Amino acid sequence: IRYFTAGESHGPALSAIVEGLPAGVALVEADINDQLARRQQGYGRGGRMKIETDRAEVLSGVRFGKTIGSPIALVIRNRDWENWTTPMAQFEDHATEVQKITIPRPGHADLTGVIKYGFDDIRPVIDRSSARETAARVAAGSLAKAFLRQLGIQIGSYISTIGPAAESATPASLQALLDAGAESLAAEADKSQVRMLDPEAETAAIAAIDQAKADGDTLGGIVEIYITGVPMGLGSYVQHDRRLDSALAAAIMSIQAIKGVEIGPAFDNARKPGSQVHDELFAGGEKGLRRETNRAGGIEGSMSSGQPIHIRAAMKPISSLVSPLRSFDLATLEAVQSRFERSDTCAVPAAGVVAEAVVAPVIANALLEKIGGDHMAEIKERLEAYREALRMR
Ligand code: EPS
Repeated sequence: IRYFTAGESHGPALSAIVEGLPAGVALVEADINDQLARRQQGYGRGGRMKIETDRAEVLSGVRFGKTIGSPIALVIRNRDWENWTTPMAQFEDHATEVQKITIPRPGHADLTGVIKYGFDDIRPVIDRSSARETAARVAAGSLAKAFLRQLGIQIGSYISTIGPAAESATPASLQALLDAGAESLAAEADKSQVRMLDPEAETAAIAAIDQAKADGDTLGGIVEIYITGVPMGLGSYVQHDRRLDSALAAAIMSIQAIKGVEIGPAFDNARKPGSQVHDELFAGGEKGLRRETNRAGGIEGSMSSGQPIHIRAAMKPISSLVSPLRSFDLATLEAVQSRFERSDTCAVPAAGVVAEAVVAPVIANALLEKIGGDHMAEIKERLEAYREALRMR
């Protein structure tokens, strides 16, 4: 499965082409649009989310509620476009009417983007580097997510930390939610405005977001992603580009404002002796081959171990601040305060939904590499045979 997105934040639409999804994947519109709605939620979002109600139109590749194996084209229209037809016009030249943006925001793509592409106006950089692009990625990823769900593989996320609060302990409810499938975890997290499982952490996070908003500041946080039902043996240790952890990390790191990623509690493990880190192995009895802990985050030797895959991602605070930082004007080189471009105080809850979407094609590809197949019935049969072979061990 490969996909590309196109679209500017304030252009007419975002779009995606998803290629390689097998035939026969059952789809309803809600499979895509519910994910887009989840991405728009979260305490601390800005004004844009009040304007948009993201919905994807499916232009190709789906017939009578099933994929047909051909490329799927998706379009999400930007409602805000009607306010931007002049500054973002494709062909008429409004350059003399539209004020150029020449003050780069520290921490954003603005400065390097404008120099790299040779612009004298930051607008094109702002518009494509914007995290609004993640709407197209959520739409694309939702297709792979539906495919995996139909094979008993589920993806979910919750938020463990927002802002300066100390990291909360792993919630007691986590194991039961994972046993029910990672989408149960996501559904539980979705009940919270900040997608947190721990009510105390939620209260602290909301207070921290209110404070940041009052200060004209922004907050980052930590996203926990889980994937359940992944059979043992996806990915491989034999070549760098077949490593599952590497592909997952690359996908997560490709999300705007994500600056750190780990598989399981990797940074904590780095401070512990091996005897406290590695998951011991057991076989026999009713439970068969197993590990009784999952400190490796479901991946050993860059292959899925059969346990839930756990990925943690660190999101930096959004770099559009109401309270300005020091910057300079590209036109005059004069030192000035950075300008504010409408944004969110905190978008960590939405980043969890995006993270779920971007890992879906990675897992789907690793599965298809392992068992192959071009249509659902074939894939289901092969996966069941593989799972049965694993059970015999
Ligand atoms: C976003 C849409 C954007 C921003 C935000 C995320 O819309 P606008 O720029 O019109 O307000 O709110 O983008 C950024 C945080 C960023 O730095 O660009 C969205 O749809 O998620």
